[in-house]
Amino acid sequence: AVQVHQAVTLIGVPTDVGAGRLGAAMGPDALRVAQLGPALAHFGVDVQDIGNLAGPPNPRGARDAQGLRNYAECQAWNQATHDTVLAQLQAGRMPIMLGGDHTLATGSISAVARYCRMAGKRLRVLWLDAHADCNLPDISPTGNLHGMPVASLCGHGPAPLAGMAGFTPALQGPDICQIGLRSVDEVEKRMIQRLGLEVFDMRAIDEQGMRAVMQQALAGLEGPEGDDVHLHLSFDVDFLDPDIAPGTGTTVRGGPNYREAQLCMEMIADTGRLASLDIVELNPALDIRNQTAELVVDLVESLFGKSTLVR
Ligand code: EXY
Ligand code: MN
Ligand code: MN
Ligand code: MN
Repeated sequence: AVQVHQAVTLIGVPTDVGAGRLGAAMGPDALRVAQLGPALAHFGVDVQDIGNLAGPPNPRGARDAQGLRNYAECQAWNQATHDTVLAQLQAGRMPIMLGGDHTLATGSISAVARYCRMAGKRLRVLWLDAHADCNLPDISPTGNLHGMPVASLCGHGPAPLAGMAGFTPALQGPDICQIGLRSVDEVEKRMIQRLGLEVFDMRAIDEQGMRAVMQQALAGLEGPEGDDVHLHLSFDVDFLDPDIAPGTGTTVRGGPNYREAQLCMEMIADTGRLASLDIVELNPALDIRNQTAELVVDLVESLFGKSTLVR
């Protein structure tokens, strides 16, 4: 069933304006140093790296009246991301975001939602993360926008972000499946219910195993019934256990280990439906000899079928 996009565009989004600490802005170059592009080209993929998007620097602002930090800057980065992702999808290429903090997913997934509506496709979003990222400006403990993109995509929070797809909401809760959660704020738990997100937290992975969790998360994607599905993966590096992935700003112990993460990626590859990807929250300033970037490249290779023996 493996057939992945043969044309991929790497889009650097060097921003940390949505995060609480500096450093994720160096993520795109760490992924280039770890040879992400050549690794994919090795599988016969046509890889084009269009370099980094431009955007405002990090003013390291305090919370504003609506409770947000660096809101104008987040908005600018998201608009640039949205516009570039839409153009790449329309050109028939698979966009891969080299983040950058997770705020950028509002821009990328808004563009994917807009494209899917035009192309008559059904959008399914897999959100690999230790966090639920569905805070609202007034309930967020920090005001950091990287803790809010799921809420924006589901139509909550500042209108320019919530409406970036050209319609609001860009996504319905059940279109999103979150995997790996283990640090969810109390108010976010209510948001998960309210939005109707599908969630497999670490306890689900402990109890059922990664295989059973991914079978449920990917149900309906394989075979003819999945033909019209566009699968978007939003991969927050803090999904991974900090023992193997220290290079990220908001580590939480108890995440998937190396083999569990590989199985997750391999099962996504098997569907053949992956059509866009965010790699976010990689922070080289916190990493050890670029090992987290190298691990991410290894996992993305599996997303493109590295481990598949029979094709
Ligand atoms: N829930 C916390 C907040 O909203 O500030 C922490 C969010 C961390 C978000 C990281 C990127 O996934
Ligand atoms: Mn996240
Ligand atoms: Mn996270
Ligand atoms: Mn490798």
